Amino acid sequence: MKSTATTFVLALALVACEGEPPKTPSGPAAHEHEDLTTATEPTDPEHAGPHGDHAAHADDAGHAGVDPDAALPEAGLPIPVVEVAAIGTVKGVVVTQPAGVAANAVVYLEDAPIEPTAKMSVTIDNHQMLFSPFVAVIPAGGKIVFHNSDPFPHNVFSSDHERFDMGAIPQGQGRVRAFKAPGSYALLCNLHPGMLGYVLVTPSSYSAKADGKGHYTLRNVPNGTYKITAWAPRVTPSTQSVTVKGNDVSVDFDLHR
Ligand SMILES: [Cu+2]
Repeated sequence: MKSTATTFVLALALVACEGEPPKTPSGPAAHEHEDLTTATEPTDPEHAGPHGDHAAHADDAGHAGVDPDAALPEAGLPIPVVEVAAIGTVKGVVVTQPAGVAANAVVYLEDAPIEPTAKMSVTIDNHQMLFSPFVAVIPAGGKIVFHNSDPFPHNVFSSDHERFDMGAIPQGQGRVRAFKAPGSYALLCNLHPGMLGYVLVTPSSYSAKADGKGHYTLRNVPNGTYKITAWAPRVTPSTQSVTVKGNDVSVDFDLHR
């Protein structure tokens, strides 16, 4: 019953399409199918014929009630058209005092979302007595895998915020920790006092590490006004406001202790 009704409506639609004189090659076909989902749009005179026909069929199917389980929206109501959000790029340079730490700066948006596509897990390797990468960035709720590639144990602990201690991590093994709250964590090893690394937990997934000269680029930022923060080791973070309107915006930072 269901399939018969559906087939019937489809057949009507096909008949209507076939009945149309092919005014222009290929273009109108695609256009007409789009129109099916936006039946309430004002009719374009050139496409008045097909537009009207399709809208009428959609109404018939809805009002007849032949298919109560159908995923079709209620007939007659305008279907919201979701437009692709316009995006822009935010870039600039982070200058620091002392100058050296600018190469490890991170710039991020405070009040943007954590996108579903964001990378929520980063591995920090203990290799040759160093934390690698020196600065790891994850969005809040993300995880860090602390791995040890050296042929002897390392420890990882931090006295910041949610302070933690991963214990001794043997060669070739890893320990995982989730970070709920945004903030920066200095990483230390109680077996090797010279070791230092950082985890920066950001409130959004819009973050960018600066290059060796402090230049950063945040791509694909949805239009809007945001708080934007620059962070770097051992200097005071700085926050500004930025508005993106589908364009490139430049925001520079000057960080010091
Ligand atoms: Cu160590």
